[in-house]
Amino acid sequence: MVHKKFAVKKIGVIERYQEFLPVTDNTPIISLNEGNTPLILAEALPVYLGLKNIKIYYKFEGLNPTGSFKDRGMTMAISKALEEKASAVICASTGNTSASAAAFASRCGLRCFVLIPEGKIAKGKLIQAYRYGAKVLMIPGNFDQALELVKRVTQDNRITLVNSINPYRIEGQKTAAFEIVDDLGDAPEYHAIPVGNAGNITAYWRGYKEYRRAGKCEVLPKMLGFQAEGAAPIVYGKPVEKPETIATAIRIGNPASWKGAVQARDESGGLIEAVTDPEISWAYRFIAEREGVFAEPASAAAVAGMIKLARRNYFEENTRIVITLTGSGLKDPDYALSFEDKIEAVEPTFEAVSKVVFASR
Ligand code: AN7
Repeated sequence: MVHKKFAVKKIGVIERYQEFLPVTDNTPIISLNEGNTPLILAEALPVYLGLKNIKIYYKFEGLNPTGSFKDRGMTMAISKALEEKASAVICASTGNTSASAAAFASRCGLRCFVLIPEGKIAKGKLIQAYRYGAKVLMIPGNFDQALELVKRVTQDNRITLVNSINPYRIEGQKTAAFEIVDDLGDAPEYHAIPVGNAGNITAYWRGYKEYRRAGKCEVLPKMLGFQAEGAAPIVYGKPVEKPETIATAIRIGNPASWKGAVQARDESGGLIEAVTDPEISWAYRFIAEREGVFAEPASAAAVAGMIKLARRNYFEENTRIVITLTGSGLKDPDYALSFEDKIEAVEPTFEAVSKVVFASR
């Protein structure tokens, strides 16, 4: 008999949701046990907003192996690249895609190249790509330019593009919607999510629809996408030449999955709106300081958007809202430390420490 202690089941999203994914017995599964992230009930937010009969949940994707939702798509993209005998993979990235690609490529010995916008990538993400052993190429330009470049490089088929234009990425990412339904027993009435390159909103909507077709849920949520005001091409209906926002993950002016996002919005009866950097910043602090959930600024865009809608009484009573928190707060230490309050230098004496502690108890 196998001792219980050796029977720990390690299972990632491909094994868990194989029947919904384009894999065969010949697909080598490259996994880091991604997925299975917690759905955390919001406590402070509904109280703050005065919402009584509405439950809000955070789908905390920051707890994936590389700290973002990208791992769900990357396990698929890298597994398929290996199956199709690619010699290397490449991506453009605002940071999280590069971290995830580098990790999964390292796990199976594939070479990995990443193109990132110089100076506009959060430090934690840069460190990850570098430490997982990818070749990091910094360009003096933005994500959109980097994406154009990698698209051209991969026209020569020897190198596989692992941005979300790669259809396997979206396939893997839809598993987050499956998990939410499996946890809640049905889909929520509303799903709020940040939108950058628009792959994730596309993936969730596909996931919910496929799960309903399979008889796993009855409800289909209204998809509520949020872009940063300085990088909101879908909201304005045209590409943004020079996108700017503190939420560098979604600093994207011409999203690859634009059509998928619009389809998700329109088919679901949802919306895609913009939130300002101050709104993002406020929500970022609120969930960390009041809920104990530390997500990166781009993730907070979805919280900011949800708050904005709640203030205009958008949500119906007796419903559930899921907010995807796409990445960990630890990804962006510079932004996290850019608020000076609450950090105070004190003398290393009992008097100095107790003065502060007792004064602000
Ligand atoms: C934390 O890593 O585009 O709308 O190159 O890292 O599916 O693009 C990251 C995007 C939201 C937006 N939250 O998702 C990249 C990249 C976080 C992100 C998004 C990203 P999409």
